[in-house]
Amino acid sequence: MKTHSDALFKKAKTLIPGGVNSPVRAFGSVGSTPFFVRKAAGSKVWDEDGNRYIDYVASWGPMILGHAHPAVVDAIRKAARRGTSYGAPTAAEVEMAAAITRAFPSMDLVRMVSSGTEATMSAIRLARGTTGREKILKFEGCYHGHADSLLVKAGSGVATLGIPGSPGVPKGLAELTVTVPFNDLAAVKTAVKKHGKELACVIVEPAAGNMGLVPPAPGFLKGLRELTAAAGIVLIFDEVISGFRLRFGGFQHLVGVRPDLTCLGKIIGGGLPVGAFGGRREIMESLAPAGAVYQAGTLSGNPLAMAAGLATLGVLENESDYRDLDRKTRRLCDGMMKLFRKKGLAVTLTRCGSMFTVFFTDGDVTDFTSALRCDTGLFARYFKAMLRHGVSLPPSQFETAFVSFAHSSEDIDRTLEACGKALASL
Ligand code: HOZ
Repeated sequence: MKTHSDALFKKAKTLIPGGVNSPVRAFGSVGSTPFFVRKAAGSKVWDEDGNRYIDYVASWGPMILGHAHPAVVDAIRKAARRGTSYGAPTAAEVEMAAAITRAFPSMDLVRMVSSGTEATMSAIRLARGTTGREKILKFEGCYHGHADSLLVKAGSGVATLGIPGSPGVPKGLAELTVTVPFNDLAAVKTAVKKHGKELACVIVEPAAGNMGLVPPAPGFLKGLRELTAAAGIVLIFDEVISGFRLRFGGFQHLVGVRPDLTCLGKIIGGGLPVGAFGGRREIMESLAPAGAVYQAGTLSGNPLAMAAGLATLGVLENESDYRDLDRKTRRLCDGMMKLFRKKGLAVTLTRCGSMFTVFFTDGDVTDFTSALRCDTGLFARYFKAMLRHGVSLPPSQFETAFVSFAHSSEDIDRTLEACGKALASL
């Protein structure tokens, strides 16, 4: 029963385009309507009708500690009492910059912004400003937020809605974005040969999380580093999803690659709106007011976001065992795969630490083309059946599910039970 959610959605559609403030939330691609959230705690969310779900959306990544973690709530409360925004520098921003640069040795300097979109958009401007080049290279199915240059062959909601680009993006700007398949180093080589002197940057999600989860092939990221370094191209890692997700630091440490610039968001804001970009000193010092490349923001380094982010990073650094999170997620994924096999379903499951995607296809998923081969109709039926049994997954085949430190062993057992029942009903 979701009477209240349905009524709210009906009203929302009269006031908000499509009834939601971010497209994937509308549940359109799974042929359903969304539940409206009343509250969340730990690993659970409750909707306006009182239904409880084990949550694997995790606000699309930020809630690695689970919802309403006491340390985070307390930090926000304390910060709010001192004022919610000043438009002037604070000690917390310095503390945040120190925490990030300590965790990411590739970042000498870092600038805070208010969203992941702002981070990637600004990093690209900086790459263009410092190289004097205009073209950028991105990978098909990667999503870096909704800035004009980046909505070309993008993942996430763009893939979910099946739109190749977006009206409103000037043709001239889209033409400056070169796209090649993810994990295809030979295609990058060819593109660099063709556009090398015009390419300002290569931007990549080191573990692609917006066409479903697609891990990098061995050597892919190292290869990118070599190609870009040789051609004077700025390498940008978009770690908005992967930053602090698999370890205290970035995916870049796991693969031993040092990008020129890194973009962060999600986890570093502890559930409040935040983003950051940073990297090599000589590039970052081109940013105003140190340099001439302009970028600014009224709510940048907002005291509530800094407080929530610092509290989250504090718990992650001092009290969290990422190996345990990894084990927990592995148990969930292994258990699900057993159930899919028993049901005779062709499924490919990808996983990096606590992120995973169940692709309804029998082939490997290594890029956007193979991700698009999935049976999205079957995914929709599976998604709805899981929801009926109290498990909330991302409502699109082209997104990543997240396990948090708050998920208990009992949550994992319950989720596997729900999966068994959901599959029986398909
Ligand atoms: N772009 C986000 C998923 N990759 C969705 C954000 C949201 O709807 O909250």
